[in-house]
Amino acid sequence: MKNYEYKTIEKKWQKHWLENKLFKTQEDRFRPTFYCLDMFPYPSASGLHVGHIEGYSASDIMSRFKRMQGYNVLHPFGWDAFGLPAEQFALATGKDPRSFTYENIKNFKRQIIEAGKGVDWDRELATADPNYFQWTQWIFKKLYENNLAVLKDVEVNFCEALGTVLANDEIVTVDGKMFSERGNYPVVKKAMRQWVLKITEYADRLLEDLELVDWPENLKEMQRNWIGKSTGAMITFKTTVDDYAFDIFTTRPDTIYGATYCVLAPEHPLALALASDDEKDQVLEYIEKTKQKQELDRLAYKEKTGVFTGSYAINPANQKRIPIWLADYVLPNYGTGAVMAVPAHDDRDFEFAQKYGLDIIEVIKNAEDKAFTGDGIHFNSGILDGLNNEDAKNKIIADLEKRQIGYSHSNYKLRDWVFSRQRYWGEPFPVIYDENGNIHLLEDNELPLELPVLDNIRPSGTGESPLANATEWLYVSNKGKRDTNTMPQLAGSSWYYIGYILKNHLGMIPLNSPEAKSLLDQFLPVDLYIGGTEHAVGHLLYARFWHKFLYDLGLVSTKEPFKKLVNQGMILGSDHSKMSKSRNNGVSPDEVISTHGADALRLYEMFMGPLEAEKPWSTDGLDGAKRFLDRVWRMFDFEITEENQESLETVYHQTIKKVTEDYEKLGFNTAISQMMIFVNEVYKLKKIGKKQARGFLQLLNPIAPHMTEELNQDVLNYHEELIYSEWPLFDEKYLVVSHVELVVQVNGKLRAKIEIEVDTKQEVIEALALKEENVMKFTEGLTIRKIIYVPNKLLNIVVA
Ligand code: ANZ
Repeated sequence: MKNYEYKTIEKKWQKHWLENKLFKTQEDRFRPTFYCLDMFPYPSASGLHVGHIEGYSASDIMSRFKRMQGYNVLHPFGWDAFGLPAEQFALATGKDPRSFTYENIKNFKRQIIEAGKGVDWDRELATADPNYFQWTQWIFKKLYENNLAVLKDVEVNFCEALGTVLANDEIVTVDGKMFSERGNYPVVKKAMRQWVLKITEYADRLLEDLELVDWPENLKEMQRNWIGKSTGAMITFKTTVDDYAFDIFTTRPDTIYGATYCVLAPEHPLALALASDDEKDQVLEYIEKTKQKQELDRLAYKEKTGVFTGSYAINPANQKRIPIWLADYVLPNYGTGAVMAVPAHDDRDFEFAQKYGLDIIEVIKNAEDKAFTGDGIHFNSGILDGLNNEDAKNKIIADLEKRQIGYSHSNYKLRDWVFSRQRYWGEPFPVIYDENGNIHLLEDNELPLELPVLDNIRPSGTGESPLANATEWLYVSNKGKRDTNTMPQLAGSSWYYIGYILKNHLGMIPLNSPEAKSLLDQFLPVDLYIGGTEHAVGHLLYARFWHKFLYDLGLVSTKEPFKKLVNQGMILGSDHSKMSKSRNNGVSPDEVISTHGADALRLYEMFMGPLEAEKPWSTDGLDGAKRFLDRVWRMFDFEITEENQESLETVYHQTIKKVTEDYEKLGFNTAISQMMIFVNEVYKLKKIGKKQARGFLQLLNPIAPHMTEELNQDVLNYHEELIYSEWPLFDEKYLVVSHVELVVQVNGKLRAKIEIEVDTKQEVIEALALKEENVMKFTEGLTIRKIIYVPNKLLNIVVA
């Protein structure tokens, strides 16, 4: 038999697959579909590392497995091609971000192909392709028409060094200070006119519909926390100053009789107006000081500060006059930016009241010397006396509603999506502002609005995009001026899973066409989405939002885009730390594919441990994977008989069953263990039946597609390739267990184990057990009081 020349073999099959487009999704309306999606990569200059290959292999294995089970599989791939690094590269080198990006894509694609991934490349897309982002722009138009995209002056996170606004999830906080995730530059708050997408209008649906999807519970929980729904009440407090009144949001209206003061955020519109003459200077000074603080600094556990306004509010429950303070622990952009403070039952209020000597009135019974935040019976509480929290909440809300000074209300932590970036390398907005500042959308037939080609990308310096310099592009005669901003990177990734369905070798099928609708109905939702946890709240929330919007437009028919989602665990460097450029511990797939082969790389990564677990890279493990493949190869040197080997049938059918069931739940490591057991059995016998050999190759094929195809063709001489062969089925009759090990106890203690035929009669077992030497030792001279028998498991002899 020839040697296992993995390099030649892998090249041969990859060429064959590409040339014949063997992973093309079928144009077949009747076959059940399986849409298996990867989180597409940002094509960086450094190429893929072996961590990427883990998820990309897992999805490939599932696609191949499902294809063999008869599904019409959609397994596409593409590129998240807009984004900052390309722009920074262009700035640093004076080169074009376009050619930089597409060169990187070429390299990534080569790596994906060399890893043996079976992709329908006719559907390949990049978010920076005009024929793709034409539809990103179209969706934006629809959002605008539906009043979900609006221009707003917003406090944004502005990064001077990058010259751009960043989203919360693009920022990291160290010691209460904000830095850009990319580049680690300082970030400050600044008010700017920005496009904002009103994702908050979808907050409830984004929350509720998490029930519909099969996602890891921790991921759902992260989304729930991010949306951060609080239910409570909105209550109006009158003041002693003129007609001034303000609303507060509280989750604990039941504690209202314990509200002994109110706090406004220093940014509250009434903050200065409520300041009495005596207090005005201190109030002004405090307001000024707050402006220099970051939101996260204010939230952090630091000593609370504040200032008395000199004015009072009226507690609407008991008409008591209570002082109004300003304090920066109340945030301007949450709730109403004002709270009723209940120091006896809220930690922050308690700390503040203690510091400033404010009244603390308990209204729920407890025995602690700090704020009691739990449930209990209310007292000191007028109409709420004797009630527990829930009942008291309902009663006070009903009362406030009757008096028209309050109502039940929910509040969300989720913020609207700031959607403008002061960058060049992104989707231009399909709008024109006329001389009066009115907004005009481009017509559909004017899309895509492409980016102007700039010789040299230079920041405008003013915080505006480099597009501010592209005057020819910017000014449209007789019409007005375009937007200098571009869309954020997460725009293009919000609907790319739809893009793949509409893409074919000719181009994109229009998203709003009947043809698109029928294809989308055929393939959505995505059956399996595999990717890292880093997208838990950014991408995965925005994509769900856009999907729901497209659902409302009637363009898609499912409420959710991704039915099942699996997070692959990170592959760490062999030093157990995250693979990164700076640590220089990244392993390139190119290296491994050249020294061990793609099949060994895939097998190793799937054998390292459960897909979801974090696992350190190990060269020994990789060698082990390669040795197993060598062993499989040499197994085909044994005699291959026309008839099946009867003595292999049990383990063969067990292997089919185990591998099938494990693949179904993405348990690749245990599936591989079972295949190893099978190979060991064949080595003992040194013979294998032809059908058994082929069945085994089919089972291993999704993981090691090249070598299995080679053996199938070259040694077994099958004409039919494995990729479209029918997945083997197991026969129950070989799986019936004939013997079991039965535990024999004396007075509940293990004394012997005996092998019996399944369903042996109890009398026979008793006789056998009592003849066991160790059982005799513990029963001798004693009387048998009782015998307890659990069929096929246990016999307990009770003696005294
Ligand atoms: C009275 C009260 C009594 C409160 C009590 C809590 C406990 P979550 O769950 O985060 O929504 N709050 C409201 N607006 C705020 C703002 N802009 N900045 C800081 N704090 C604010 O919390 C809502 C609670 O946080 C509200 O309920 C309010 O304090 C406070 F025993 O009102 B509570």
